Amino acid sequence: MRITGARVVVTSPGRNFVTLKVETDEGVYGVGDGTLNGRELAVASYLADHVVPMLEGRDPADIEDTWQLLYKGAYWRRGPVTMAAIAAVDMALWDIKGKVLGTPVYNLLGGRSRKGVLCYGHASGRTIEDTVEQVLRLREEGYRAIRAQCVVPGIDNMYGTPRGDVSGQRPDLPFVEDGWSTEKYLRFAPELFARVREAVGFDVHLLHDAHHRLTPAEAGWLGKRLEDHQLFWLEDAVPAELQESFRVIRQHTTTPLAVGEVFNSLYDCHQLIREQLIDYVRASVVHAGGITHLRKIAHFAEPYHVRTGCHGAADLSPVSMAAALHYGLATHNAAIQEYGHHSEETLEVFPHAWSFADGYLHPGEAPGLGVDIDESLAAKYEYQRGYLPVSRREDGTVGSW
Ligand code: CS2
Ligand code: MG
Repeated sequence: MRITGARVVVTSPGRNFVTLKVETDEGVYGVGDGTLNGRELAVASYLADHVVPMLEGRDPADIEDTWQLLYKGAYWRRGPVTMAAIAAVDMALWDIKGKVLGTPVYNLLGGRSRKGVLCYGHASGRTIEDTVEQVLRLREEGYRAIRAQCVVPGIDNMYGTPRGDVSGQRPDLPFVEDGWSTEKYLRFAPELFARVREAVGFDVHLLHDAHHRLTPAEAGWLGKRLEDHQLFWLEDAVPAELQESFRVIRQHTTTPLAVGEVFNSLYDCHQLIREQLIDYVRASVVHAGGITHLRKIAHFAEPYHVRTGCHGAADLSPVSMAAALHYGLATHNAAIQEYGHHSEETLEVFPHAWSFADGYLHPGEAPGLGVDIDESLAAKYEYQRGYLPVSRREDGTVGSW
C-alpha cells in the first residue's frame, strides 16, 4: 500500500478545525486533527505546502519512521505548529493501520487497560450558586469528575466562564481583552470550593483550572487552602516554561498539580516529570505530536508516578477526541480525559463512534479511530479568522489568558 496524497480540510462549524485526510492506492484513507486554536492556517499551510509532498509514495504502515522523518527532517524541531502538523499525520496513519487490520486502534496500543476512560465535564458559572447548580446537574447526568470555574466578582469576562457581553471587545482589535485580578481570584477560589464541596460532597472528583495566571508562591498559597476540598487537580496554576518553578508550589501544598495542555513534546515536561513536580501531564494527541509521541510522554512518566489527563476542550476536534480515547483506553497511566462538548453542527461534520456513558468515554469498536469528516457538510462552513482572548490586569498589564 502506498500514500497517494493528502488533503487539508479547514472547516468552521461554530469554530475552526483543521483536518488532514491521507489517501492510499488501495482506497483506504485516514483522518487526523491538526487544529491549533487561533493559528489554524499556519498548520494548514505547514501540512499542505511542506508535509504532504513528503508523504507521497510512502508506506502508511511505517508510522514511527514517518514520525521521525517529519520531526528530524524539518530540521527546525518542536513548536506548536510543527507538532500539530505531525500529530495530524500520525493520527491518520494509525487510523489507516486500524482500518487495514480491521481493528480499533486501542487494540494496536496494547488493548484495553480499563472498562472506559474516566472523563470530566465543565461547570462554568456566573455566580457560586450557578456553578453549584451546574455541578449538581452534571453529577445527575452521570459525571464522576467535574471541573468547576466561576466568574470572580469584580472581574469582567475571564477564562472558563459563560461569555456574556464581550465587554473587552474593542472595535480596533480582532480579539477580546479580558480582565484579571489575582488578588480578587485568590480571595474567591477557596470560597467557591468550600460551597461546591458542601453541596456535592466527596463522591465526585472536582477539578479547577487556574489557566496560567499565578506565580509559584501564589499557587502554593492557593493549593494549601484547597487541600481540605481534595481537588482531583489544580491545573495550569503557573505557566510552565520554567519547569523548576513548580518546586516552589510543591514545597507549599499537596494539592495535585496538572499542567501541559500547551506542551508539544516530552522536552516541555521531562524535568517536571523527573522531579515529580506534577501529578498529571495535560498534553494532547493533537498538540503533542500525535498518538506516537503522547505514548512516549506517558511511558516516560509512568515510573515517576505521573499520569496523563489529556486536554480535550471543544477547540480540539472530534477526530482528536477519538484518537485520545483509543490512547486513553489502552495506556496504563492515562488517568482522565477532558470532555469539552462540541456544537451539534460540529458533531454532524465529524461522525464518530465514541460515546459517553456513566461518567466514562468509550472510543467504540469501529476499525481505526472510528471517526470521519463529512467533506460536503464541512464545505458549508467557511474558515473564519478567530483569536483567543488576551488578558489584562487591572492596571492594563498583559497577563496570561
Ligand atoms: C482550557 C482550554 O480546557 C481547558 O483546560 O485551558 O479551554 C483552553 O483555554 C483552550 O483549549 C485554548 O484554546
Ligand atoms: Mg486548561
